[in-house]
Amino acid sequence: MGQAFARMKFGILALMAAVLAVAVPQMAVAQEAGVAEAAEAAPEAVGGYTPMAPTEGKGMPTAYEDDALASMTFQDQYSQDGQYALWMHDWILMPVITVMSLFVLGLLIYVGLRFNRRVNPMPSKTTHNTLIEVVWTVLPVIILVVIAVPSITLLARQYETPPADAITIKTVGYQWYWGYEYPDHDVEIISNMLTEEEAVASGQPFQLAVDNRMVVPVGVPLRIQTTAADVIHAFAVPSLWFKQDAVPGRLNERMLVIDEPGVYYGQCSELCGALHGYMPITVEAVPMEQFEAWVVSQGGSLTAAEEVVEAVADDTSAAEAVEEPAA
Ligand SMILES: [Cu+2]
Repeated sequence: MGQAFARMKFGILALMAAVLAVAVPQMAVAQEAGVAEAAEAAPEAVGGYTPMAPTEGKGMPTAYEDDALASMTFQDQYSQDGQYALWMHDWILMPVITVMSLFVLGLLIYVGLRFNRRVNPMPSKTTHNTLIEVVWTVLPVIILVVIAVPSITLLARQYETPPADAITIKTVGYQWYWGYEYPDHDVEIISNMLTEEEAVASGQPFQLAVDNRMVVPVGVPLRIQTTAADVIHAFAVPSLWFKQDAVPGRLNERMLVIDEPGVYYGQCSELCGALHGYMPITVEAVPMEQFEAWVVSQGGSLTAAEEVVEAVADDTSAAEAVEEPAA
């Protein structure tokens, strides 16, 4: 009895460990970040652009004390890919994990109680059961297919190439801050974390708020490119379902379309040195007119991209003109 019982206990412990292994990383992701309610001091306005005040609970983590459940799961999603991924997590993965864990736990308990040496002194000599073997082969296959279809769909969606007229933003990771370059608009900004006093004064969460935000237009395709100047960083904004490594000497690219205006916070997500935890990301999605006002306030140009296209076109036609007489 002793050994069988010990094995059963071990099995139950292993199962509990597996359940915890699923839950704990999620808790770690949701960090504490209460928004200071104190000051409503709006960040400074420049030109026609006024920085947007963040909405509490939107685009930022929830503190455990405020909402225990929300603090343990994903943030609400503000991109189509994010909503799809969240749906898959909530309605495919979590149910499968829960049912499977409970089922296996139930089996373990049943076997431990029903087939221990005391209750079942004469063990059966059965070695095969075709029906059970077919079921425990086919059922996992079906479960895997149910997971694989939305999983591969999500993967493919995340690889979708941005259209030619997408707005390009190149995010560059530095030790330890972010740089945002807008080649279509001749804008380049450097973004550093606000101190605790500055963050509280502007009504933003400390360690997520920055001095210069990455301002982008809402509802249009953005071509987000990531690279780094020194070591590997990662550009990640959980509420936009966006995470992409920023690797020195490489240019990674992914499309992002933000569904609604808002302030979305993120962090560097690749251990990059001593101040890795102090290079947050603030993405501010605004309507196109406000984005253009911001570009102007940064000394950028609304026609920079067209000028480049024209210059290239001029070059090409000039080259053709030179070639033609020769032909
Ligand atoms: Cu970093």
